[in-house]
Amino acid sequence: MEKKIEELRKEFRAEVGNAKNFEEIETIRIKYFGKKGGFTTLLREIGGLPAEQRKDIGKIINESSGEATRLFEERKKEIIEQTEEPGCAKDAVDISLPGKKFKTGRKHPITQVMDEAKDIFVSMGFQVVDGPEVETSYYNFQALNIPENHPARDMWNSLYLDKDILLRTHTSPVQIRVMEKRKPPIAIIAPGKCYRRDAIDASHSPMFHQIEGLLVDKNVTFGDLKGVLEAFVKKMFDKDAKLRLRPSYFPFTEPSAEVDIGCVMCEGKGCPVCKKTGWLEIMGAGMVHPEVFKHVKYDTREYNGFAFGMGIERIAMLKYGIDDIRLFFENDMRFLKQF
Ligand code: FA5
Repeated sequence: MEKKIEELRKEFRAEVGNAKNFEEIETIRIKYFGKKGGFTTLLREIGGLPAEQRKDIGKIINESSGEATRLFEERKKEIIEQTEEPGCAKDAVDISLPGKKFKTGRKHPITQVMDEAKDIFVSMGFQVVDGPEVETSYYNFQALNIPENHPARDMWNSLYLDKDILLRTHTSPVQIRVMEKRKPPIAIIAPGKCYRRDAIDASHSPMFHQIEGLLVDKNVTFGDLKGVLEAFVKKMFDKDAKLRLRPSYFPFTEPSAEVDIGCVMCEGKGCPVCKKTGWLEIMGAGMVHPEVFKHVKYDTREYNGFAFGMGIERIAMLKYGIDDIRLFFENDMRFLKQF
């Protein structure tokens, strides 16, 4: 009996070591561990052994069978690993594991307000246009009725790149570029960055964003301008938002106005943000000056229009109750994550 066990053991070891694929390992399983397999039969025979042999022979059979099972499993695992394709069982995704939470990006609050403002004007029929940030002094000043050496140039602390080339101080030059190319009626908005040599404080930044608006048609009135701005402010803030137009001066509009909205920080009571006035200036506006139309060869007897230029940072500050413009540019994630 012991000899028979030893022969089976040897035969098994040789065969299992040579198995190269699933088919061969399966043949071995059936041959040795199947219903009529070598080790299965031996184990079954333990019960029929004479009582005095059962203990010792039984132990040898159990050990041989246990060893054979272990060698069989090891070889099977090796064959699986050799034949496995990447992405299959070994690298498979455990779908029962909780998923990783992805950090989603979001738009900068200024971009969000910019997008919202654009949507409001587009819904009123304005078309969005673009213009260069590096401008010639002709478009930034002369064509807007601000001749060279005119004191009004002091209103815009400009950053010059060359004698006649500067970073645009406002989005108003886009008005000229559009009117040069098109005939009325025109209703456009021009969003974008502006640059000024302004001292940095809670409400001033050397780079900021404006949205320019221009509407040219027949019989346009100051009432139309006020109506458009009121509709904008009520949609951007809420229907009870207060709007105030103060007489002002811009060389390219006549009459001109500075547009304020009631300070949402202190609800008009007066605070450091509104410099205790209860109002915050958000834009300049007015009826397009006839001199501007002359530069683009529009017939002023037939056409007139209005224009406005609003500061997006100021609008975002009012909308979200932010009391310092610098927060928009510091890229502090604790601040940006709130929007
Ligand atoms: C202008 O820039 C005119 N081009 C606006 C205009 C357009 C008037 C068309 C009439 C017709 P002003 O310099 O006031 O105007 O600037 C307009 C707005 O830009 C201001 O109300 C303010 O909201 C914003 N702004 C101006 N300077 C800064 C700055 N340094 N930082 C942040 N916002 C600013």
